[in-house]
Amino acid sequence: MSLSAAMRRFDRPDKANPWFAKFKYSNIQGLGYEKGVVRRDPSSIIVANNKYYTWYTRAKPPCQPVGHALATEVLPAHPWDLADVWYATSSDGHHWEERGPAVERGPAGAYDERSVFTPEVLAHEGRYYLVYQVAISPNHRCTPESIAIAWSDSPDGPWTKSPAPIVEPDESGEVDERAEPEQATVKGSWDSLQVHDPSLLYREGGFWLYYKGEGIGYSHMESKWGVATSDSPLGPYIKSPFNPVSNSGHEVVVWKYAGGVAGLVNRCGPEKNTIQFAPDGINFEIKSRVVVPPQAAGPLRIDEAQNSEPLSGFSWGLSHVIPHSSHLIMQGRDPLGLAEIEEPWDFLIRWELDHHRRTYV
Ligand code: AAL
Repeated sequence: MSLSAAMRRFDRPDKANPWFAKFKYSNIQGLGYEKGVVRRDPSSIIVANNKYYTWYTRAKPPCQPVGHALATEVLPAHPWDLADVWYATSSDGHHWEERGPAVERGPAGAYDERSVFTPEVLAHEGRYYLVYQVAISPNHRCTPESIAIAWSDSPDGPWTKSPAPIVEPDESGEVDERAEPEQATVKGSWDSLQVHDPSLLYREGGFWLYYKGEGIGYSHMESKWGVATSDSPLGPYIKSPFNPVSNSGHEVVVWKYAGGVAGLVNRCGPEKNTIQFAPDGINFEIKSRVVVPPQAAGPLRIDEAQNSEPLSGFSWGLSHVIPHSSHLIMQGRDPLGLAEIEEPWDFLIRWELDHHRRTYV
């Protein structure tokens, strides 16, 4: 029988790969498109007080972002500049009530004076931990960015901030802060420019902080993931000698499965749009390739005991839409076609696994 190589690969007995995912998207109420307000990078969703909770980046700038060259103390360089971490609750995952700020920018001179953004949450032994990005002023393209943590005994706060960042960029490399990362005078390591997108898991009796790194001397969007571990949620965190643990990926999306760590590797690099698994949390292998995955997905966190299937810990959640493509705006639609938009303000939507279409490898 004549079969091309492509069809030989396709016609496999294990077509029902349990790691394969397709996604459906829907609008949500309360955190959807709103002219003049940025909402993006939602955390995982946790259940507390019989409600769903999520945290996210929120900004309400006086105008659209103006870029690094024109940014000032009040004009944002980009949508996540001059932002704070807010939170919202919901009883059904579709209708959300915005509850106000959880962690706000610090005073001038503080390590988080310029922006606090891109949060993740971990509930552990009755305490709540938010990990998030922090930025200082002025916001140039190559100003370092770090990761900080805040904790509370209630998901409604008040939150206590760490006295200093808990993960910082590697000290290697040299670049003018106003230059592009590729214009390095000395190339640094993969996470020497900025550390982003923290996601905190508790496993094997310790705290595993996954994060995204960008390096001095690397191209724009050449991001990879690393992990830093600690015996205590507040640190000190030690970066793994195996870093980077991915060769691709943008926003970090990880969940626990079968004693290991699974992740959605998204947007950047040769392995973008794959779901990967590391039995030891370090050595990730591709388990499936996915199409149109959620951007900056925050999945519902469930008890580890319920994570019986590879994607049980990645079944639904929130993600963001970045409607900055001008031809889409001229059509008055966001890229997924969900919302009527007039100007490109980032907003949150709901995603869920489309169980009827999970047949391909
Ligand atoms: C996001 C994340 C981080 C980046 C920016 C805001 O999607 O990767 O948070 O810094 O973009």
